[in-house]
Formats: sequence, C-alpha cells, structure tokens
Amino acid sequence: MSDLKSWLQQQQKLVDAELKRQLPRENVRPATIHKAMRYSIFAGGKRLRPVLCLAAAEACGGDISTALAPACAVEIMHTYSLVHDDLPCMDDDDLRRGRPTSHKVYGEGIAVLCGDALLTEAFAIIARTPAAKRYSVGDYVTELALTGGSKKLIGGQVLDLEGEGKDLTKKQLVQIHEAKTAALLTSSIRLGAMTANVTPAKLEALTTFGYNLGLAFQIVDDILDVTQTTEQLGKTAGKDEAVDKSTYPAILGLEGAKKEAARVTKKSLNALKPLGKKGHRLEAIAHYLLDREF
Ligand code: GRG
Repeated sequence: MSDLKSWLQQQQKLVDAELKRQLPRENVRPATIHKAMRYSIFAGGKRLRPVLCLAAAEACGGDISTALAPACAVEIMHTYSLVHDDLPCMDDDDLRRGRPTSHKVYGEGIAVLCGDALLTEAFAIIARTPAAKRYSVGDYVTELALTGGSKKLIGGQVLDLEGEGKDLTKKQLVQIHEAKTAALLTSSIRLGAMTANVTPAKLEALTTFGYNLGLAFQIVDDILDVTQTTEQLGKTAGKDEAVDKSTYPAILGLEGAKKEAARVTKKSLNALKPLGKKGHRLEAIAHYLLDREF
C-alpha cells in the first residue's frame, strides 16, 4: 500500500505541474476568470481521474508523459462539473475541496463562466494529445465530448435533478451514477489506454473495469457522506440525508451499501484479467478506493 501511495503522490505532482503549465496564469486578462479557474483546480482534489488515466496508459505499455494531456483534460472537466454542481440552482453547496465553493468566493456569474471556461479548456488540452497508431486526436476529443454530453455527465445531472424529493429504486440510482460518476472515470481510463495504442479487446476489458470501479466509487462516496465528518471530506457531510436524497445507504442500509461496494469492486477486478500482471496498479487503486476514508 505504501508503494501505491508514493506512486499516487508522484503522479499527482506530475499532473499538478502540467495543470499549472497548461492553464492560463492568474494575471492573464481578465484576471478574475483565470483566478477563479485556478482557485477551483488547485483546491486540493484527489486527482483520481488523471491518476487512473496515467495508470491505464502504464498498464497498456504506454508512456506516462504521452498521457498527461488527457489526464489534465479529465481533471479539468471534472472540476467544471463540481463548480456547476455546487451552484445554488443545482446542489447549492458552500464547501468543496475544503474551501468555500466558487460562487461563494467569486459570485454566481463568475462561477458559471468559470465552469464554462474550464470545460472549453479541457478540449483545447485534449486536442494536444499525440495520436496513436489506432487512435486519432479526433478519437480522443470524441471520447471526452460524448462523456461530457447530454447522454452521460449532463444527462446524469438531469436525472439527478428530476429525482429530487422522490424515492428512487436501485435501478434508477444506478442509471444516475453510471452517467454522472462512472462515465468520466471510465473515459479517464480509456483515454490513457488509447494513448498507449491499446488493442480493442483490452479497451473493452478496461471499459468494464472503469464502469464497475466508477459505481463502486460512488457507493463509497455515499457511505462516506454518512460516516465521515465535513472536515474529513472537505465537503458538507450528511448532505444527502439532510436533503432526503436517494443514496445507496438509504436504499440498501449502511451494511448493504458496504457489501454492494465490495461486490462491484470485485466485478471491476475480474474485468482486469486480460491485462495480466500489467494490471497490478489498477488493481491496487481499486482496493484503495474501496477502503478510502475521504
Ligand atoms: C451542473 C451542468 C452541470 C454539469 C455537471 C456531472 C455533473 C454535472 C456533476 C457531477 C458532480 C458530482 C458531485 C458528481 C458525483 C461524482 C463525485 C463523487 C464527485 C467527487 O469526486 P472526487 O471525490 O472529488 O474525486 P475530488 O474533489 O477529490 O476531485
């Protein structure tokens, strides 16, 4: 585990350095928007999506430096989704990554524009990824666009909004989370693998891995909302229950949700078999995410 932790820290540093290089500096005019973009990006996220992108590239025999552009792009898209998700017209949250949310600091107008600017920047950055033999730059851009679009991230948010105040079934909950959470995790992995010129069969296996890992990640996120404190999470704990949101613990009970997280993680691990020993890092990340405390 300490081996994994130090590898993760190393990759997080690489990603942060690349994000610092790629995003416009704070003094570029108009400074407010660039300050807001950097404020949310460098607020201390776990960098899970970029790290998965790099680990997938490595697992497919690729070069980590080639996968840095998509790694940054997925983190930037993720951060945009958090900035918009926290807005008063969405989840209305005051705290994110241990800091006041974007609209609390910069006001709603700038927070909306900050999300828009981050989303746009994600595409500028992914377009700089070197093409592989099997995958063109257009393939990378399409992958990210489909994930950010109305059938995945945005669609999931729509289902989430429409589900407010209703008792959802487990099936409905899965539909929301496969679009809202699992899709971007899956694409992060796929993009890393694509930069390594992954074969179609292994890409399929990694897609199944990402889907199940994404669902397990969300189940654990729901559990932590119940079991951890605001300080530990860096975002408002107990929020789901306070707004009567349908979650895995609400539907399955806390123990049932824990069992479900373990079951889905096992499915993700089974999917890694075609990668053989090269899948060891992804395997370790899956275990780590199941046991995480924030
Ligand atoms: C609001 C138009 C609009 C779009 C955004 C996809 C989406 C719609 C919002 C998603 C926001 C969200 C809370 C998704 C759930 C996934 C999740 C558990 C996010 C938190 O991810 P972590 O724990 O966060 O990796 P850090 O801060 O560590 O990066």
